[in-house]
Amino acid sequence: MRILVLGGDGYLGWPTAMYFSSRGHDVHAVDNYFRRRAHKDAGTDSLTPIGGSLPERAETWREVTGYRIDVTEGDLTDWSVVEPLVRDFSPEAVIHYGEQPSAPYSFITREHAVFTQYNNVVNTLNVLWAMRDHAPDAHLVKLGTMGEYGTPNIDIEEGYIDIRHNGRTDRLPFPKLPGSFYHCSKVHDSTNIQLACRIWGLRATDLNQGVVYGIETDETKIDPRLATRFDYDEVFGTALNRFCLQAVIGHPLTVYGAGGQTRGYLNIVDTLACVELATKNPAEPGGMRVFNQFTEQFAVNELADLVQRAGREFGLDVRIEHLDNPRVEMEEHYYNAKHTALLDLGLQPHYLSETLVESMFSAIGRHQDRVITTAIMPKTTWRPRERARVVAE
Ligand code: NAD
Ligand code: USQ
Repeated sequence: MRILVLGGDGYLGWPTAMYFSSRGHDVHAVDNYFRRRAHKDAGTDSLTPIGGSLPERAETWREVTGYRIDVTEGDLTDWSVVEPLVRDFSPEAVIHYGEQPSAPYSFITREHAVFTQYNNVVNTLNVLWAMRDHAPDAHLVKLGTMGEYGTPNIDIEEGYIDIRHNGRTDRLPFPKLPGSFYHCSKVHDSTNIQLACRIWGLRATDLNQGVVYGIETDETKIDPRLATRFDYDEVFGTALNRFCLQAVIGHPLTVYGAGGQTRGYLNIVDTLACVELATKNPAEPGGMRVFNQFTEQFAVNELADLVQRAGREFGLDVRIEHLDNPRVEMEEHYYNAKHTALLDLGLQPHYLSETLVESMFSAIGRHQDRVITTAIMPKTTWRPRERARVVAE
């Protein structure tokens, strides 16, 4: 298939580009290096060294494996980038990761909130209009997030809910309660994709993904220059990745608040498998399909305990610290989200275990000398009465 990977320089996008390329697909990756610039501006960096620019990474991939990944360095908010790309490449599938992905980033200042929503919503609108005009049969596989639903006190369905109201029934999008301006941008995207499918007959799958963890995939392991980025800072690092790194360097695990916050999680290798399953089994035209893309749910405390136990096996003395929660979120709540659609398509999950955490410790340990310890403690807060940046210690 001809597959466009938008955000192809990112944590998930680069491994996805290699994954599809190694399976014989014609892959074209697009990125504007927003993520790299955001780290440079903040004085943070990926734990794993990144093997050059996107064209250089693609060249290494060709040299090592013989497979090709074509590349565009360009901004998806720019129509003069998106239109010729979709017109000339004529994709059969568009895998869209190309957004600002951090909830804390969207709370740093007003400008960061505005950037997040402008960047994410405009990128997706441009893709939808380009597909309408130049690739109406292509399948959009869009990375959304479980955080669009928030943490309602009822079971979360996969995208839609059957509602009976005043004697009438309908099947409607599941109610959304996003917890950050970033998560709101994903809700706005879902609304726009839904509309485009309905009125133009496009086909799309919205993958409401949980929090991803992991540092390696089969393809990144081929050569150190093919590594994907791995972040542990307070803005872009995600819970389990941060905890594993903290354990390795002897930093107390940073549990925010009571630690009862429960989310869906999945291994990075399962992200690739899910995206492949969605791509190989395209949605029908005219309606947006929604899959909840995670394999297990955990409370933050459960993750911290697991990392502590794995640390003991590995010879690490892991301490857990409960910090004042910099976010405004429920710390004890009901959570039960359906996630059967991808399993029904054949997903074989890689579940989290102490052994898996220990393998993350080993991979992290290889780059331990690169850790910027000042990037770990939370500084960005959701709370209005404090200043936008507070120093936690
Ligand atoms: P990432 O930041 O590593 O990847 C996104 C890539 O998109 C970056 O390389 C960035 O430079 C690029 N990008 C952003 N704006 C762009 C623009 N205007 N033009 C061109 N490129 C642009 O993030 P990630 O962790 O790989 O996440 C990928 C996608 O998956 C995001 O949409 C994110 O919201 C979603 N997601 C991620 C997770 C997770 O835990 N990592 C979980 C759920 C959903
Ligand atoms: N948390 C801690 N300590 C930390 C970091 C996080 O207790 O050091 C807590 C947070 O308060 C939150 C939970 O862990 O309750 C998850 O936080 P996170 O930073 O791992 O994930 P989140 O902000 O939700 O965002 C990440 C990705 C985002 C994706 C989302 C999926 O950055 O792109 O959309 O996971 S989901 O959570 O399902 O919305």
